[in-house]
Amino acid sequence: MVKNYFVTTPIYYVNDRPHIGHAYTSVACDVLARFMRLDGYQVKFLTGTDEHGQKVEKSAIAAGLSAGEFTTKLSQNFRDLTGSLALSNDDFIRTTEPRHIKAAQALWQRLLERGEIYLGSYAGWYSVRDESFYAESELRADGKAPTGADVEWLEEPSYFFRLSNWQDRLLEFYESHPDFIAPRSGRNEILAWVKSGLTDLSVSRTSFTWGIAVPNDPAHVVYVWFDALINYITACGFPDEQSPDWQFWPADLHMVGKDIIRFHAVIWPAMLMAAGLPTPKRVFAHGWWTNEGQKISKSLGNVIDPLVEIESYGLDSFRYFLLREVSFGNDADYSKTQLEIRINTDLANGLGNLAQRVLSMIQKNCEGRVPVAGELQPVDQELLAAAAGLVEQLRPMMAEQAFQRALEQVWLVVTAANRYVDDMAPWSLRKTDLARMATVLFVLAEVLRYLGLVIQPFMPGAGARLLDQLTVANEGRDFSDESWNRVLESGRLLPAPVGLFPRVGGV
Ligand code: ME8
Repeated sequence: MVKNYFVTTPIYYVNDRPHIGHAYTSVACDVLARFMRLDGYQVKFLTGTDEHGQKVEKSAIAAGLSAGEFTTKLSQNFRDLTGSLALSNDDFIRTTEPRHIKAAQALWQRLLERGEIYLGSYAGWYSVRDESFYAESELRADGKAPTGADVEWLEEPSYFFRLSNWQDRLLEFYESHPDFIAPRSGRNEILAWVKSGLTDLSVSRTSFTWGIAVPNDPAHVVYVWFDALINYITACGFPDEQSPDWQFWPADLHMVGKDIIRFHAVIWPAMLMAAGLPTPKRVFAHGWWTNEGQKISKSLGNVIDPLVEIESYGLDSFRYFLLREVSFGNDADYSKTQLEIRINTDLANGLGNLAQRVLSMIQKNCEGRVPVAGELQPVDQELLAAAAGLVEQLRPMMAEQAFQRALEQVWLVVTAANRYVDDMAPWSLRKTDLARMATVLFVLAEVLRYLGLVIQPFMPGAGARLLDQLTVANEGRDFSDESWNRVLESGRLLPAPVGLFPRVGGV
């Protein structure tokens, strides 16, 4: 039976240009999507853009464009990330698409019929930058939102979602699904927030028009967050539960930044429970990037453009750094020095050097052919076993989104293999024992094959190049036992080696 896996990024606001934060979330999801595909799952990987609401409307006006033209133009910047970051997303959703408007209105209607939405009036604080309502008690002493954003006073007729009704059921749900929110800090934040008491949520606005019309009451548009969250089921064919895509719901993982965890771990499951629909299996709220220790912001002018970084360092190295640098879930600092050290130490001197040494020795001393192995010694078996065990070790780590640990595990093998080269000294064996040299180089070629397979999700380019150099067939590159255990054929002619990772910078 085919197993499904559905992973999503947040849908990004179109008014911003894609920056390192967006790249981070999307790359993390891509690594999971690729890993699960190689591991035999039928994967759906969704990303897209959030295009309604006052913030986008204001940006469109400032740009002198209609909201429709503005969103179409800017959404393309996010769509282009697929190519520039090598994302393997299966769908790209825009909330202005007819399929989404239909789904959002259908869910609204269902909640209205179930008595979960009612008409009232809202009087309170709102931040356009955050597209969030704030209680008086949440504001800072200087009157701003806790995020530092300006707030304005709103008084308007509004529909409400009975969020308060779901407080106890949410708490029971978190209790019975301890892995629903990760990491632990995120879970604790949510538990405390829900326990402190939920109030009904204003879910429509009348003071502007750039949004999805409320069914049968076109003076209202749907609150942008209420609209946006629904994208995840739109992409599964909602409201058509017979759609072939509906098999992917509920999502296995909503990956988000810690800024928007409440929407995903509280409001969204409450909306789904209220509609009688299954809730997602997990929400992971990752940490925040700073730039050389400073908060990243447009006003400070220190926004990191992923395209510039990729141009300087290469895509594989950039992706590697994002996921290797900190434990996923913690905040991270984008420091050029750290980045260059990582690239040179782990990639150029670590894996790159290993591949280069092994493949050029095979080229020079084995007529460029996969060598014939003689009897294996315990030291050979030990290294081979460590490499062969990698995929099995990585599975539970990937299930917990422990990317850093997964990469550390892979690099234990890289380090062990480099040490093995030094210890076995095949260049000396060349003069004393050609058969043993061939065995050592065969073991190393096999280790490279395992490494090439397992790095593919993280560094698709380097993974493919390494496997190409070993002439591993395309159908032998997944994580099925058949491919994983398909030992290199002795005697096979290998192409001339090419470098995997260039050294960078002055460190
Ligand atoms: O919130 N570090 O969209 P958004 C790490 N449209 N991640 C960061 C980051 C940083 N410095 N800055 C941004 C929205 N991110 C809504 C989502 S979903 C139904 C609607 C990432 O464009 C992180 O994933 O403001 C964060 O959650 C997301 O970008 C916010 O993107």
